[in-house]
Amino acid sequence: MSAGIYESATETIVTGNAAAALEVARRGLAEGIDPLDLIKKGFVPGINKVGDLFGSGRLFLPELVLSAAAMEQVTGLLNESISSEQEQNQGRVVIATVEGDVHDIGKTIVVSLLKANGFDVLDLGRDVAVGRLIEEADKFNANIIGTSALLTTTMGAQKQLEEELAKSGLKGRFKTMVGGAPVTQRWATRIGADAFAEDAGEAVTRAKALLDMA
Ligand code: B12
Repeated sequence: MSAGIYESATETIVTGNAAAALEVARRGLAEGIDPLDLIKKGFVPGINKVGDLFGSGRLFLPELVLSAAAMEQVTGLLNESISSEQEQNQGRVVIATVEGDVHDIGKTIVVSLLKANGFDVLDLGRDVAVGRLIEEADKFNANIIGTSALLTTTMGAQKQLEEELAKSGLKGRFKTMVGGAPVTQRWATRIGADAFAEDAGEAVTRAKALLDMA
């Protein structure tokens, strides 16, 4: 039963059919499937497939936009259903997609999961400059600054954040966590970020570990 629903979910994203995607999501929730499983096993494989097809020139921007819109709607719906079972006050996280980058589907999933695990999260959205990120982290009294970058051309902003923090003497005050499809542990180590996570689940584990270290 569930295997079929995951395949249907993947298919709705590949075909860019938002109405069908929402219907599959609602059906999954009604069947009692964990919303995060629906995202991870059903919808994310769909958007990844779209990315591969786009990358190899077998699908074009108008279709990518439709698939992304379907993905945004469905993750919006499912994110609301991710229940928070943990006690609150795990720590404070400011998060954003870096300047020049509008990819925010993955970042938004990370936000939902952090919130569901008791973190107090300030989500600044997408296309956010490093200066603003630091300013807001200061005001929010954040423990962690998280950045998402989906383009090889915008990953540099994560390095710029480390440099700005070091320059202003704030490196010790905030822990930094980086993510996004092209980002790797190797990149995180190279730029001096405190943590990297491959996906939203790992982001929660890493954030908790960072706070234990603090
Ligand atoms: C959807 C999408 C879009 C949508 C974005 C909509 C939105 N609201 O996000 C739209 C259509 C707008 C778009 C536009 C563009 N895109 Co685009 N897009 C994608 C696509 C298909 C999927 C991205 C996605 O949502 N993945 C699903 C989520 C769940 O995964 P994720 O983002 O990796 O997030 C997970 C982890 O990385 C991690 N994570 C994410 N953030 C963070 C943050 C922290 C702190 C942590 C710890 C973890 C973490 O956890 C998440 C959840 O598990 C990718 C292909 C791909 N495979 O990545 C291309 C892709 C990223 N896009 C690409 C390109 C080229 C573009 C455009 C330049 C196209 C164009 N010609 O205009 C523009 C750029 C616009 C801009 N300035 O940003 C290229 C990038 C190539 C490169 N080397 O840089 C890709 C790789 C496609 C390809 N194969 O060529 N895109």
